[in-house]
Amino acid sequence: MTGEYDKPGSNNPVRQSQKSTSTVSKQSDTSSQDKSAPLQAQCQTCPVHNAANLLKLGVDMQDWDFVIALAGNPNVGKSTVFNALTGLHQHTGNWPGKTVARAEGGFDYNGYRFKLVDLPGTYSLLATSLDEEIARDFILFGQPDVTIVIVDATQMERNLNLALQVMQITDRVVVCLNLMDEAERHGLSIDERRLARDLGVPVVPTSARHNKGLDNLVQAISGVATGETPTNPYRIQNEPPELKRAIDQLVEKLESAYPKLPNSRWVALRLLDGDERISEAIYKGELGDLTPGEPEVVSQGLEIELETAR
Ligand SMILES: Nc1nc2c(ncn2[C@@H]2O[C@H](COP(=O)(O)OP(=O)(O)O)[C@@H](O)[C@H]2O)c(=O)[nH]1
Ligand SMILES: [Mg+2]
Repeated sequence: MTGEYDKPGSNNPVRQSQKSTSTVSKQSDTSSQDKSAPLQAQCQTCPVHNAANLLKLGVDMQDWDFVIALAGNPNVGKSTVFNALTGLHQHTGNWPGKTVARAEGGFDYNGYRFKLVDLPGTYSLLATSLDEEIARDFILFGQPDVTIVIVDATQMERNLNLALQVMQITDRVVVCLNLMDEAERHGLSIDERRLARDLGVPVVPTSARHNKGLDNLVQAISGVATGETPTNPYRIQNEPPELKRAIDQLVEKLESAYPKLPNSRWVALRLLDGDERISEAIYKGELGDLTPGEPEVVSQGLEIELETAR
């Protein structure tokens, strides 16, 4: 390992957040318009302005400056991180129309209010299960301001698969290398700075069970959410020319039918890969639910494009 992953004697972020709550509530005492105006001007490009999509996915956007998604394989410490960051500010329920459990909570940091959404534990975003579908839809259509991918530091190879998939969908990623104490116990050493450079997103080592590294994590989340920390996620670019041509054709179709579709390139790739749920969503007009378009027209056009592209 290249360094200590927590500053000695540093405050636990939960305490930091509780301390700053009073500052934030003072601001909101003035008026909700006064509070939101400077923020809107400040981050015009923040995906939080996709509030309509978030509302459709069941996330109440009232009083939050940034929405943070928490993704990761099962058993990597997601709930532990979630509980440490949100403290007592959390509630649980179900995803709209589905029985999969959902937990949401909040914390304050540097005068901003962050809403944390715990996604179901998944190994991939290829949507072969309901859990994966929920996680994928939230990251793709909800467009959270930051997606934290929690990675088990003792199982990097398997866990980084999900991180790479999330980075295909969104630029705004923070990788949390959790279970660092276990990695150390196994004699594993991880060069997190090099990993961050290679991935193009912040990488924060933590040991959530022992409350270590969480203040660095909150700092990284805040940096990516506000845009102070630019990211440049690693993406595989070695597409053969025929595939590139097929993707370009599909992207054009998708974008003309669903002008607001986020990351149409990723959707096109999934279609070419034969992702039945994505095709079904297009044919049924479910993508249009979140991004208004004309489903019948696009599905006819895409059927022809897909036939010729394959
Ligand atoms: N040793 C160690 N255990 C951890 C750490 N973070 C979480 N755990 C433990 O790992 C188990 C799974 O954690 P949980 O938060 O439920 O994982 P989730 O399935 O991703 O939500 C629990 O027993 C936690 O106490 C850590 O940093 N170090
Ligand atoms: Mg959990």
